[in-house]
Amino acid sequence: MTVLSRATLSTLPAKVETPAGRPTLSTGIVHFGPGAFHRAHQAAYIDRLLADDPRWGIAAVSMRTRGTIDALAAQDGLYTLAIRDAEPALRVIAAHSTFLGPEDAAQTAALLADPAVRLVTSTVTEKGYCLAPDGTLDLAHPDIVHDLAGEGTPRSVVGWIVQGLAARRAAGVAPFTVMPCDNLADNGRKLHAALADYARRVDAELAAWIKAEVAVPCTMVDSITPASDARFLSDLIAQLGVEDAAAVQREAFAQWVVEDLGIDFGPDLKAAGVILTSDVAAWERAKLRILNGAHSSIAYLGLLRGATSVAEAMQDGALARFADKMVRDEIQPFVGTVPGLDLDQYRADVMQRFRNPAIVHRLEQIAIDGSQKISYRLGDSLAANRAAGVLPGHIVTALAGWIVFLHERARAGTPIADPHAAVIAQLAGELDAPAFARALAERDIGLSRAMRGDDALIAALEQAVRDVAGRSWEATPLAG
Ligand code: CS2
Repeated sequence: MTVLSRATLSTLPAKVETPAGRPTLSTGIVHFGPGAFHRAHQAAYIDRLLADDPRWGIAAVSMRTRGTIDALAAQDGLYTLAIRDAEPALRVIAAHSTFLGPEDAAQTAALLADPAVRLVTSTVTEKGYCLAPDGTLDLAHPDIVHDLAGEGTPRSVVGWIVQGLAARRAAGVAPFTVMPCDNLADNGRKLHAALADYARRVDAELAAWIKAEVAVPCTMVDSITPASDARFLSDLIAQLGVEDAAAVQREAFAQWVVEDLGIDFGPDLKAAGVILTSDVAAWERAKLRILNGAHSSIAYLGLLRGATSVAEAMQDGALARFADKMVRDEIQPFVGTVPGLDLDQYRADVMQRFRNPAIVHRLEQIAIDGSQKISYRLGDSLAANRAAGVLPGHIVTALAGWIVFLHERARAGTPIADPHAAVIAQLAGELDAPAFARALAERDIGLSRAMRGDDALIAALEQAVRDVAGRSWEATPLAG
């Protein structure tokens, strides 16, 4: 079968938007983690700029595996973005200039030192930043320990970025801007502190320079992007007439909000459709707590109630009402105002997006890495409720969903995709579900240690865990 490439672009059906005739790109952005989300989101934004300004081609750096890099390189960097929504669309993206895998460390290092590179972005998932539960750099993380030892190629994005910044400083080159694009609250501030903390252990002056001279804006990224499964890729062949191993799918909606630090980012992000604002924290809070909070709740409770995708779970009337009510009554009141955003409308839009029948977003995908997600998505809302003296029954039930999901999986011997999987499996094997919940809180795994002194909350969580484990839905807010 022929594959998508520059040579086969002209064979695509007319309905496919293509980048035919683009000038050759040079590299102005280095991106760590060229997974589906990056290809469907950031690269699609930057792609819009490249027709007029080919300086901002993206070097895709994959730190662990070669699969995506090789697939992209074999297709001259081209891949299809399939918009699966009320108005479907197909567009070929050509935003990448260079493809670097784990063995290409010398080229990655050279690019990071290159003055033409102005922006270093990352989508390495929440756990990829090697942060401890309090949001500071986890110095005991094996990748950080390895990188600080200074032997061989860095394994962490923190190690890579500090190495690149050190090379620029040594050569008298201005630093690049660092832009994390993952779903962490205060992602820029946390990464900036982690970089400085890491650098301090290498060279105190470098750390001071990073603090003073390097810009690390916070960002909010949003677009529902289900993994590219075999079914999607094979269906796409029928539409394109060629094979595309790097294709991605997403909903039509996309948002990328970046903290406006009053600096020149290099590429004209505003022209690419990025929202620049001084109040990115408010956008992040709304998105992480409302969209991602509801997503994770629906994922765990939905799986326990027999659904497999988000759209299917939304057909479960009790669960859909639960999610809507949780957001309206227990999350929105603590989000604060977001300039330019009506939270009721936002909630309604999110629920509508979850119903998108054109997308099969597997609950299993969202259920991955819960220990890294739960605190931003539900824990912060829980803490805000408790500070106001409220015991939020829906949030507590959603947390119980996560706990019971883990407990049942571990006991059934089903592998759990989570960096804490080993300790989760051990605790679940030893403890009943309510005691397992307490043990997670004691170890700061997803649940905050701060819960420990909160007897009313612990009691409510234990009861919710019993109810969910027993599928006594009528005893939970899912009854109504
Ligand atoms: C999802 C997100 O997989 C998950 O955990 O909740 O990836 C979600 O689809 C995106 O944040 C939407 O922007």
